[in-house]
Amino acid sequence: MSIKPLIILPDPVLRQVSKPVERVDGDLRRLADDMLETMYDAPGIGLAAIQIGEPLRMLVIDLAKEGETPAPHVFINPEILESSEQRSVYEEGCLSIPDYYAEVERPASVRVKYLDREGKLQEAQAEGLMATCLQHEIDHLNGVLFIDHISKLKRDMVVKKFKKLAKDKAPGKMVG
Ligand code: GNR
Ligand code: NI
Repeated sequence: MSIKPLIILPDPVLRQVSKPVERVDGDLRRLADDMLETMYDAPGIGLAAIQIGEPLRMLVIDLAKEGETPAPHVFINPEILESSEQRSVYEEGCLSIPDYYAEVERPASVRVKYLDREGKLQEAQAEGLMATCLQHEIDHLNGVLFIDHISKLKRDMVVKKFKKLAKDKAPGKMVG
């Protein structure tokens, strides 16, 4: 297993639409393990494959708190079958947009189908933080970020800040 570097805003890789997984095999399970290790190291509660540069429709989630028994979940080719009319608001963050948080309103519960890490078709009903996290991760599979759900004014400010950070970090920009 290994910890992979995270792709950070404004890298255009984050805007790619990820491709369905065709085969759940050893290589894919290794990718899932790398994603979990990278997520735990960050630390975060979810990670989509594209955040480590793999444009595949796979995500991992673990909502267990520090000190609790880890509860890793792997979702392959997830699809939302049904979203509740009821909405809920959570303060979201994203490992690809470090240290920025904003409230996002989403359906409070979702029904999803997906393949598990054995390649078996599963269906699940999620609510609370799990529902929010699943929607945040499935957005990543479609090149969508949580800042796409906030006001344009706030989004433009965040993107501008991260563009500047990327520029300041770029090689050959050390003078000044
Ligand atoms: O670690 C994360 N926390 C979080 C909090 C509220 C809603 C969504 C998330 S997901 C995020 C990790 C991440 O960027 N996943 O793509
Ligand atoms: Ni994210």
